[in-house]
Amino acid sequence: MVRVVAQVILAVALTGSLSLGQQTKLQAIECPFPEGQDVASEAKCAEYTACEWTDGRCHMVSNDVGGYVVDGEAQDTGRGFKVNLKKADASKTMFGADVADLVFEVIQHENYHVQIKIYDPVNARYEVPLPLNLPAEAEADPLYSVSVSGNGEPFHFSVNRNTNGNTLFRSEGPLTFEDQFIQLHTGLMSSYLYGFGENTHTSFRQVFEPRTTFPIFARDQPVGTEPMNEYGHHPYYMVMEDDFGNSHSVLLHNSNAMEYSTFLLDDGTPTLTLRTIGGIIDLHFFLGPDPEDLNLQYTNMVGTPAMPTYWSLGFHLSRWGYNSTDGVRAARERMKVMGIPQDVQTCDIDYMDRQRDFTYDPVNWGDMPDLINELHNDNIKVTLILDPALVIDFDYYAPAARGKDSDVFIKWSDPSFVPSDQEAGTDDYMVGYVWPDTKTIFPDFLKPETATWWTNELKLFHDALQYDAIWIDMNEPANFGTNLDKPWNWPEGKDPWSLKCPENKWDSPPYPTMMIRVGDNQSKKISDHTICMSGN
Ligand SMILES: *[C@@H]1O[C@H](CO)[C@@H](O)[C@H](O)[C@H]1NC(C)=O
Ligand SMILES: CC(=O)N[C@H]1CO[C@H](CO)[C@@H](O)[C@@H]1O
Repeated sequence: MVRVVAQVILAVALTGSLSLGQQTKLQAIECPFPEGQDVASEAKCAEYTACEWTDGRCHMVSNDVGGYVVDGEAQDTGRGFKVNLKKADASKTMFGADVADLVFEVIQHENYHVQIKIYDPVNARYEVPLPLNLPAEAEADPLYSVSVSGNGEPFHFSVNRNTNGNTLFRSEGPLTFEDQFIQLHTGLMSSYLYGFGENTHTSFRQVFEPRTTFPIFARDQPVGTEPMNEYGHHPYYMVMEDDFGNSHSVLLHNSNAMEYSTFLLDDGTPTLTLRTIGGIIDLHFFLGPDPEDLNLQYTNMVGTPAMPTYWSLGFHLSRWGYNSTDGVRAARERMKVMGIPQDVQTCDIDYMDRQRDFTYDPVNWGDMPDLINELHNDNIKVTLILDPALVIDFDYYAPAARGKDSDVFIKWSDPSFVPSDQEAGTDDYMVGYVWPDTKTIFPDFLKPETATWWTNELKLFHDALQYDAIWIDMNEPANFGTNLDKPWNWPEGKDPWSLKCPENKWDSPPYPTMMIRVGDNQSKKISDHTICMSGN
């Protein structure tokens, strides 16, 4: 069996100045400012000891001083190897709280799949609790090899394709690993980079020139024109390596707020920067080699999406504001008169009774069961929209009461965070405001009891209305007016109120990523358009 072995790949000068080539290359490795790059100046650059000003550019200091050094020999783990790293110079930092000692670990899975983790061996940090389908033992004959620099040398690593020597990942410049700022740069085989879903692009292929940076963070952010992240979090990319169709993909398995940058080094190398503000570095590499293979290999690990029903691929009609069952009937009639094909009718949340989930308005939508029968008899499927935030009414609204009994709602991580103006009787639940005219709480879908409660509510609702599908909306989760005076749709005449997040390391991280600078970012906080980070 071919083993992955630690190989010395670089013999760089440990001290002294860099060669001119390395120096100009380094200058492209930008020092990121929390306020954005518009503020770049020599004085601003001097605020960060991990950064250096050269020829009008503020860039990261070189790896031998700013990064980590390999500390000891690599150890075989039976499933790959691991090696200790230590911070080269504790005085070089972006935001402080650098992790002094790290472990770099290579874990072999299928022959096309290798995992690389960089983590703090002493203090456990957050790892995404998503169950992954991984083989019980490493498969023989891996398609990859992983190299890391030798004992005492500045830390670099690379992942290579054994069949042809393609370098799939080659760390560039220093690794930064602080409590709330983690940054890794890699040279890419080509500029044919795709992926990182839910970003605004004019082409599927990513752009390297000019340098482009995108945030990755789930919140209520609709499609825009500037580089921004919409709704979801997909830190997964693919690179087409060469003219022979070889391709690989990489998942950064981390759910903290992130951003990524694509740019060219001064020698023209397409380069990718990955930044995240918590957790660990946990990379999964898939070696394809075809893009189709990558989809199968990746979904074999994370799971496949549910097979969509055939009818869901048909023609849909949806809007906010049908206002009544007759509004839907009229729309359906117009479709028929105009001969426009229709397979699915969607009702947005105006069908609800005061925008409460699992209800329908007894006045304007009182004959909703009849409407659904009529649509079914007309061969039309019915989708209903649900927004998972529930109104706080434990006395007269059974879904919320059952949710409270099952303890399914998101809480403040510490009772001391409960705001003094929070709704009475809400214990330490985090309270916000969305569409209904009263405040809401948010189901915590990471808890198994929430899945049980949610499924039961859907069943009870289906007994009342025979819907064919549910469209789950606003579950980033979305919250209106976080940190502002009041939400945009706050009822007139009520005293202004909004969910206001406490000042602490989670809600005011030193590097909140560029997401606070894109879109309708009014509060300039990481909780903008979503709930507070100080939750549990
Ligand atoms: C629903 O009511 C709103 C506000 O009165 C109106 O603008 C809209 O056209 C109505 N929708 C339909 C389908 O009639
Ligand atoms: C409402 C608001 O402050 N929007 C700003 C968000 O950030 C972008 C980019 O910096 C600005 O152009 C917007 O004005």
